[in-house]
Amino acid sequence: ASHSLLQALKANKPAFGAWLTLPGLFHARTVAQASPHLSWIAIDCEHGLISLVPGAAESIAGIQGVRPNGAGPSPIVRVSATGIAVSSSWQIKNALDAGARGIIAPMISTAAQAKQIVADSRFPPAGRRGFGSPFTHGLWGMETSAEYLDTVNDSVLVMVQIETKEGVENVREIAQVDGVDVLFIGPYDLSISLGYPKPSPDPHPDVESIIQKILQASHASGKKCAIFCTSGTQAAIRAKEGFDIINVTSDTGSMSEGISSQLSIALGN
Ligand code: 3PY
Repeated sequence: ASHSLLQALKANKPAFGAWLTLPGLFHARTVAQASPHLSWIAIDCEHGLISLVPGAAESIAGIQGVRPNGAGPSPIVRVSATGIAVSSSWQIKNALDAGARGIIAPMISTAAQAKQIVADSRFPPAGRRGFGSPFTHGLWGMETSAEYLDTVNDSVLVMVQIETKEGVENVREIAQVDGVDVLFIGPYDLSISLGYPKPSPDPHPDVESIIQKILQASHASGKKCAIFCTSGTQAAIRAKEGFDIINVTSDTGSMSEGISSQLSIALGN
């Protein structure tokens, strides 16, 4: 069971994506059809205004309507769990049952927390994910739920966010956790957790050197490394540096930018 993001990672190509913070099937579809070069779209149920149920499912349907059977951008759900294992289980279950091809778990600070996230994301024996949704296999273009159960453990991407001081201290252990596919750097939370101002748009040089260490720690353990950017310029630099998964822009960010730049052209500014 493959999908665009998994294919880009297997081919060692930088996988560029976009961030959704607003709900709605047609909103998600508009973003998904913006470019055939989008490998993934994050549906943000942490800070975005998208509910896990039914919001994430609607966004996934919108994204998947653009190109059938996993050929379009892979829908990835960022759950709102903050590394607290007990509360993350149901969020991950809802996100994956809604058809997500991967999850992003924010604020992971220890290897133990990362292990819980992996366990919640995989069916036994690899993990403890429960089985039973009558909808998910169809969203993956499969005929039966048995096929979904038998094949998705290796296709669902588990991404943990490194964005706390404690997460940085434990990054090597977190990177070594079996089943963690991606370490995802959140430059904003990382900066404020370390006592620096938020990136504007680039992180403080001290934070930047920690970002590079997280990149190295990920690759040293054979894991992929992702980072959140807010522009194509930043994203291109991150791709050159060796990041594997790169957010380029968000729905709200590019809408505001697009409207304000068109308006200034109209006003002759
Ligand atoms: C951060 O930069 O803190 C993120 O998690 C990206 O939204």
